[in-house]
Amino acid sequence: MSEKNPVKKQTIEVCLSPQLLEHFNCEESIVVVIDVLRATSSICVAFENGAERIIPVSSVTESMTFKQLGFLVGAERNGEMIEGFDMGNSPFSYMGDHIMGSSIALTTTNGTMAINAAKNAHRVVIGSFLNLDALCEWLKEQHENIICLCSGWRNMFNLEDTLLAGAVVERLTSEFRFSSNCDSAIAARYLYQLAKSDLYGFLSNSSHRQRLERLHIEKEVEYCLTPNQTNVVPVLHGDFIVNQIILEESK
Ligand code: 3SL
Repeated sequence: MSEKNPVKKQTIEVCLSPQLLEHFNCEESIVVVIDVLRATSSICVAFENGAERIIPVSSVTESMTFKQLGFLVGAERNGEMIEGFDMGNSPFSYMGDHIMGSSIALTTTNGTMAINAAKNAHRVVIGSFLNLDALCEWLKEQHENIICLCSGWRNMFNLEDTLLAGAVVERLTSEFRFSSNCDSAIAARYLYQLAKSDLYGFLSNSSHRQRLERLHIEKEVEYCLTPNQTNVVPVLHGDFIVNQIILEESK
């Protein structure tokens, strides 16, 4: 490294709620949208199973209009699938032959809202524990500042999204060129360090795990907390989320 051409340090910050996003410089950053339980986990699973593109939409009514266009339609409210839709928000419902080559319209309570809230960012990428290593490797190659956006629950802080943000911060700040002086990034990293040996146990009292308890989907929650089940890196390209690897190949 010479003084004339210093290696550019990239920053990594954590936004703990979509409501706080306006205070961050999204236009010049990559925003990693995180909704561990369960929207961004399901999106990763859909691409792992061959989905071609996913459009995140805000309302149930809008999502249904895509059915006539030949899309599979997914909708979740209060954790449950809505009648008439092909899928809800279970990652397991995005596994299987029906997903291969599909276009999907998806609306969820917080995750798809957060994706749409980040639309003005320089780039938007989808993060989950399921694609953690692939996501971090891709982020390292981009040479851009990074904001991890936690979808939270109805604009409130939540633990599971913060833990994944902490995992990303831990991986990237261990690299010389990433720095962080953002308190929420420091807090997320500390929380992740406390939790990482037993994410499922750590989250046992968390609000969303309790919210999901009545659905008896413990296996699904455990799966969403399992790192590195896929190498997909879903990115927003125009209105659609596509798999970055396929996008690169088509260039
Ligand atoms: O809020 C969301 O986007 C969902 O992931 C919530 S749920 O896990 O499907 O209840």
